[in-house]
Amino acid sequence: MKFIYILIPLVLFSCKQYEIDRNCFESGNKKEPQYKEFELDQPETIIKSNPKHVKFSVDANVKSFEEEQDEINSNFLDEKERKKRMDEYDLKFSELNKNFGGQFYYKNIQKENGLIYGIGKNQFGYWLLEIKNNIPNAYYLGLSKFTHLNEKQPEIFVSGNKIILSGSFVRISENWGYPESPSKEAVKDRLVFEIDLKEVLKDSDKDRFNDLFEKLILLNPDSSDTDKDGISDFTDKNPLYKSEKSKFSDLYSQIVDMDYEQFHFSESHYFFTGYFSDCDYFQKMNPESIKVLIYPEKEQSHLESDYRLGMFPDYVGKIKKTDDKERFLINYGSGLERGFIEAVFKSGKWTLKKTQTIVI
Ligand SMILES: [Ca+2]
Ligand SMILES: [Ca+2]
Ligand SMILES: [Ca+2]
Repeated sequence: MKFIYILIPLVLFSCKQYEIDRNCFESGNKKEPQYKEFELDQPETIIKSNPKHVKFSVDANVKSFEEEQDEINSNFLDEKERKKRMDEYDLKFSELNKNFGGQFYYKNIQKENGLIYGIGKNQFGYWLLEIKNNIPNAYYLGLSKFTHLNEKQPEIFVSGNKIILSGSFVRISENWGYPESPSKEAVKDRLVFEIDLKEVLKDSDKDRFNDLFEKLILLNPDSSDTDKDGISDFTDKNPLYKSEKSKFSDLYSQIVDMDYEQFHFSESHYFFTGYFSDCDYFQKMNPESIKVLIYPEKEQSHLESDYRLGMFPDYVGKIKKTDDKERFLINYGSGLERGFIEAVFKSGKWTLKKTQTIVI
């Protein structure tokens, strides 16, 4: 009995703390964000980070990274030529476009006996696309982040149990400065990549995200429902954390929806926006308009290079209290702008107003 008496105040105290703070409110001693010096990735690191299921060899017939860039830059396209190229692209990739929409930039397509393969690119890198019995599936190729694939690829790139693609190893060059998009340079050129198809197709938990993708975004490749909320990893809007309905989780959901509701991303399975946050309300948000990946702040160093490449375009800060009990301020940053959001809670509803303070 005595034991319980001791426990009760402890539990009450910790619950109360949890309800009030949950790591979500700004305190006086604000941590300044840490900016790390830019470090050039070294060739040994780059070669070493090439995964085991990808073999590479040099082939003199493959275009170098610089040759390809020169070609892209030298092609001045007037309005008419640009339109012609876009029409060609739409026609060539019409089946992929119909099935995957604008979720990928398409590089190549291969059709045989009713089976369609494609190579697509998105914020995470390169994917093998497949339309089989009218069902579209995308498989993350798991290439290292230093891999660049050339515009022109072999006509037949899926053959037997291999995927054959060509390109280079590249790195972000030193003369890159934010907010420009990263400029890149080749570290190893004229490469043919031979990728193990079986490894790419592997989906251990059968939830339609392949193992390579789940490992990248830290989902559980052996469970079709990582956060155990009853919604499969593939369709869950917030697959890393079980959502909850609460005043401040709703606030964060609404902030995210405000940015994305105009884009109709809700049916996009392979597109996410990512955040780093230790705030419990933030982690448990339940947005409608887009899928979110939320990582604890300590993951930032692990995912940092992807962060640099735009995997995590948005920042939403902690909640700042004001003299008015139901009025709060939240800093935000996205793309080229920064500012704060004024959030007022009235009759069970949030009203948000965004104020831009800095435009880069
Ligand atoms: Ca899976
Ligand atoms: Ca899973
Ligand atoms: Ca889930």
